[in-house]
Amino acid sequence: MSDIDIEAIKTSLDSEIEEAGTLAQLEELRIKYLGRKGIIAQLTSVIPTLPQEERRAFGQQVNDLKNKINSLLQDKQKTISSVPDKETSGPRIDMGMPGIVQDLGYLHPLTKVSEQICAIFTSMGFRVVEGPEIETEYNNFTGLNIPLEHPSRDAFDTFYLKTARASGEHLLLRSHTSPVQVRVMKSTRPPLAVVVPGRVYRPDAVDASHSFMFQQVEGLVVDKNIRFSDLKGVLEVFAKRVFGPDIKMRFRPHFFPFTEPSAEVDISCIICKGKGCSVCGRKGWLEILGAGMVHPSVFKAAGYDTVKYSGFAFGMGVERIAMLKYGIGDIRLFFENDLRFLRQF
Ligand code: 2U9
Repeated sequence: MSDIDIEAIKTSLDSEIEEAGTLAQLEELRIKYLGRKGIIAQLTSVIPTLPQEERRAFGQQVNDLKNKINSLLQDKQKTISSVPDKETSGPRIDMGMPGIVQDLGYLHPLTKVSEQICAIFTSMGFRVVEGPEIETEYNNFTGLNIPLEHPSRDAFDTFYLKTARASGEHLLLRSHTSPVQVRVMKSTRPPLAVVVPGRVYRPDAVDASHSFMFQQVEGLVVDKNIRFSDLKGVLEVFAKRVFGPDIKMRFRPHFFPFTEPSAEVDISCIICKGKGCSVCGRKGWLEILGAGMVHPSVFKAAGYDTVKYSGFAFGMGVERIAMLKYGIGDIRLFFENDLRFLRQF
């Protein structure tokens, strides 16, 4: 047998075909193997020089190799022709380019604080209830013992809608979430304990501590034998969970039309611990909410028996709680949608 290694030629051929990526490279291979002076021609020219008994077998091997080359070239030509030219067709894709990073969504700090407040009350047995932001004058004022001559009923102190109900009753943007408790009382019998989160509207000029729209969480408890001490106990648990176990509370007498007696509730200043600083205006105390025992006129309007039942109510501004909790000095930051601010919570 000749010392020409046909198997080595096949192996080299396989890898060369594999590597060829263009029709021009394929043509070069065709010439190298099948051309006039190519490998097959050289092998064929060797045959007559071999001993007689080897010629037939060697000739057969050369022929097989030639067939293999032809079929490999044909197959590869089909493959290359079916791949679109990157330069001229289809979208250009740079696999090395960094992907588009999707920002993960997160809750607005006011939503978080409102949910935290509600969670504290639900842990004490309260139910969360929500209601519409467009309300009737009855639910927002009359049913809450707010008289006709009260300044907040003035058209300049409330956002009234131009359209009224078919009955002629005025519609308005609620100025507190209390109308939801009126709705709850109209549809449910005591005992009840609800907290009501939501947006409210007052035509206040915007400054560092006022906004024409803000959020409240209000609460209402009605049952037999509900006392002022129950109100104090519930609010103390609430304040300590939000501001820490060491804060002190005080109740200052106040007036609200819908509660009697009424109080404004302070906590000891979280900055100076009661000594007096610029945050608490040197008073040592920070007002966090208002509260009181539900006024009998409110119960009467709802059809509740004022002898059998008593209850307490409270209300707070979510922005104020969030500003105190996080040391935020300007309410407008909540509404400007500046992600550098909003991302911090
Ligand atoms: C019903 C009966 C009574 C809700 C109450 C307050 C006291 C209160 C303010 C706190 C800061 C509003 O956001 S704020 O400006 N609210 O002081 N709210 S008692 O009393 C009710 C509510 C519903 C049926």
